Amino acid sequence: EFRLAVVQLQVTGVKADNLSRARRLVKEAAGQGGKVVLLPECFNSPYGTNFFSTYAERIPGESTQVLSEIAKENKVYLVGSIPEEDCGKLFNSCAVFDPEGQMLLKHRKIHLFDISVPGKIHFQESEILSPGNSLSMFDTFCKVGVGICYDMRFAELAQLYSRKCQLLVYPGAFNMTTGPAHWELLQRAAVDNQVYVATASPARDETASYVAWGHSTVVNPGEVMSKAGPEEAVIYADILQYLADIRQQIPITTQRRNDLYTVTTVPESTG
Ligand SMILES: *[C@@H]1O[C@H](CO)[C@@H](O)[C@H](O)[C@H]1NC(C)=O
Ligand SMILES: CC(=O)N[C@H]1CO[C@H](CO)[C@@H](O)[C@@H]1O
Repeated sequence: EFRLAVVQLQVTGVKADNLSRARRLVKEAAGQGGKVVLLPECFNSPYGTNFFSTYAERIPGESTQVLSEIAKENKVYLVGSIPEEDCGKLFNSCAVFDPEGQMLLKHRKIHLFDISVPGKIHFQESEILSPGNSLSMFDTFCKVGVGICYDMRFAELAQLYSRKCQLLVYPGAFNMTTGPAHWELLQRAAVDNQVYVATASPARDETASYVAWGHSTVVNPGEVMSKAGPEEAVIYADILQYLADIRQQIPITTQRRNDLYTVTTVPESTG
């Protein structure tokens, strides 16, 4: 059992401000016993295709260097997502650091958020971003699968992760329509995979061009353990104890009919 903390940061347009806020709140989270700490999607940048090229950085770069320091100072595993620039291409990427400040992995958002609803919203990440092409897992107190925002809507990804992982984390920023409609529901679908799920949203900023729903959440397979409101906050959940029980009592992991259906990676491998 270990304590997970989610920092629902108020993201602003001032990058240095964001970094120092992140530092303060991760310290607070660690002070409350957090061992794995999540920051929101694009924690160092306003969310929007028109911002990504301005705020994008290399990894390692300024922001991930700060993440590395924060992880080390507080002896936590730290998950932080930023717009990334690499060889002229941009990605929506999430880096994970261990308590020594070493980067364990970099997950690039696999499913880009491309939607166009006439008269309502036009948001095409693929106009600016390139997609990642691999799954990403790391070991801490348990095995953790990483996705970013829209990745959460693809059940196959969660199914693949849940074969190896006990916890799935998704930095994400749903909007004011999809937030109330699907944000919690998608996480509670974790009951299908018998995993814990944690999401980290930016705090809501009504003046932003993209207004995030907030409500960062941690669920176990069945219920919400902890949930933020719209404003800046740190939430906590003690996890793992429940999972072994659930997997034993409802043994769907061993009762799948792999002779009738199966979900696999193409090619069959995981990063
Ligand atoms: C949020 O995004 C959905 C599509 O994912 C869109 O239908 C809806 O209009 C958007 N809502 C707002 C408030 O922008
Ligand atoms: C440590 C750091 O970078 N602090 C800066 C945070 O942002 C404000 C402006 O929003 C600067 O004045 C601080 O120097």
